[in-house]
Amino acid sequence: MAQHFEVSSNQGDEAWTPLQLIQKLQGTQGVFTTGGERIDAALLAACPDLKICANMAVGYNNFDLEAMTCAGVLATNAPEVLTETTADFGFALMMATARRLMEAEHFLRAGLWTRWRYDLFAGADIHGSTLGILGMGRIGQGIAKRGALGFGMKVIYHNRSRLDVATEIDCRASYVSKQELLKTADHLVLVLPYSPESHHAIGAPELAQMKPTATLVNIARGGIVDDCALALALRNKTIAAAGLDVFEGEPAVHPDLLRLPNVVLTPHIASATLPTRLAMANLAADNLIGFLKQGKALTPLNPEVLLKR
Ligand code: 8YV
Repeated sequence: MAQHFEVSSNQGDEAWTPLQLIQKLQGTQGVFTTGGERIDAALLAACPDLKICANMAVGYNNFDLEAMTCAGVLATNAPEVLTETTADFGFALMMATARRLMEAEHFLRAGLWTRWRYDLFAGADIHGSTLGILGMGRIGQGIAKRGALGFGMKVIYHNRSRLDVATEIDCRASYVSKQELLKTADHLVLVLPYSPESHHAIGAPELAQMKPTATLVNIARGGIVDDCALALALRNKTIAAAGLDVFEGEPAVHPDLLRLPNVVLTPHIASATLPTRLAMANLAADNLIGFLKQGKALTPLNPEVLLKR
């Protein structure tokens, strides 16, 4: 980007506060965001020169899209390039959680392995079990295919809208109600976008409907799961285990989750492979360069802004 623009960036370990972000964006026409920066009406009013915000993430719940469109500011995200990598990670987290990989590793490193036992870290099977997916977009479909084709899982899903028949056949997935999904899944993976409607989509009432042997995996967004209710459910063995890559209020993590053995915790890294991060960064940069230099963007979220120019 430095070949095209005068660039200033935050390479420090601390994220800028909303006020610092406003100060840094004075006189700036474009911003490359990584997903955590809130772009809302207040920021837009305080940064009148801003023309484009390019998110290096497929999720864009940090954008107030309506306010951006009103202000004539283009929003772009980074879809597609991370689908398979993120689906891989969802599967990895599900397997690590179901097979109690981290508990077992910590036990071994702590020098506690003195004798083999037949039920030592016995977990839940993946192959042949029922995989539930809440949110059946591109990443959900990638996880469904891995489960059905690679591990012989029965795949059920729930989504705002049902997929067309050809896609369901391609994913070997059957549509069920949310209640049926909660009741039936042995492993439930969350891959839905965050919005006010999906806030606490999994809370105490939903956890109570799940099997006591079930695994819950969240690679979507913090806030979709009520982390406090989940910690209680894990402690009470309402469900067996959870794998979490995203948290309410991250990078802070609910202290009760940190103390529990039956939860695998990772720091929002589902799309983190070097080739995929490079592809995401390049897509966000290409959106900025394309728009500010030629008025074109590859992945606009509010294309009406392009038309009005
Ligand atoms: C990003 C993600 O790495 O794309 C998304 O929506 O959650 C991740 O792939 C993350 O948002 C960066 O902050």
